[in-house]
Amino acid sequence: MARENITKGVRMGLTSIQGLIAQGRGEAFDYFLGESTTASAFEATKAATIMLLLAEKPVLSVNGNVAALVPKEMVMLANELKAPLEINLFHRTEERVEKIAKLLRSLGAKRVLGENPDVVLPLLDHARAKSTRDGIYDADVVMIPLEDGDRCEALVRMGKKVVAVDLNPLSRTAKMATITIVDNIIRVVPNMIASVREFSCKPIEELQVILSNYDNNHILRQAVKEIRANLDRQFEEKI
Ligand code: PTJ
Repeated sequence: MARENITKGVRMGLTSIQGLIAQGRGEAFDYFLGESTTASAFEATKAATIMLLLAEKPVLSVNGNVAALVPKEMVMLANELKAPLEINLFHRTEERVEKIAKLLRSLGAKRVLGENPDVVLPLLDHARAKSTRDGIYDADVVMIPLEDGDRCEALVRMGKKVVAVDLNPLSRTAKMATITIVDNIIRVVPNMIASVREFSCKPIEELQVILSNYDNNHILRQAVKEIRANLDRQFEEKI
């Protein structure tokens, strides 16, 4: 279904051609992971949700793959967090930005940014740096699903806390982010929506403790171990 949604996204002009390659890469890692949410990914998802809940100015970034795979769920998550969605494309065309904005609004998004960028992120070439004040540029916490390493690095160097969703635990984005969720975006967003509902009524001090005990390096190591264990298990099952 995910593959169908991505190809449909390309045909509708939401997703870039390069998005198909990213999908293929993601699928390969998802097979290695066992196509399910691992314990470490679940822990990272909970910490990321808490970080977004405690943020002053959280923003959720949407690209062409995210728009094809989980548009409705991203709108729900943004509405639950009372955070804006910002369309932030690597292979930017104004036509694609417009189509994604229209889709998100048709699904009930309250605030969609990215159509009128008014500032550029430092350390990136101009087309890829386009951003919005009061959006990603001013955010303290940014969620960047399926992001390229340079842009993740630029956000971290600006002092932002970055939540990445990337099935490759060894990508530059995965290593640079503050919290990395090594899981498929199609499982992550529903898990985050459930976590928002679980955590939004808990005392702030309790949430702060969970967050201060979180260690992203440990989580990435766990993700690699989980992949290795899954591959070993599958090999043994075959024999
Ligand atoms: O719409 P645009 O122009 O912004 O372009 C978006 C893509 C994704 C094409 C662009 O950002 C890109 O080329 O990204 P990369 O460098 O291919 O990185 C994408 C990362 O996301 C890779 O490490 C993939 O393994 C991972 N990935 C792919 N599909 C999924 C995924 N991670 C989580 N869930 C997925 N479904």
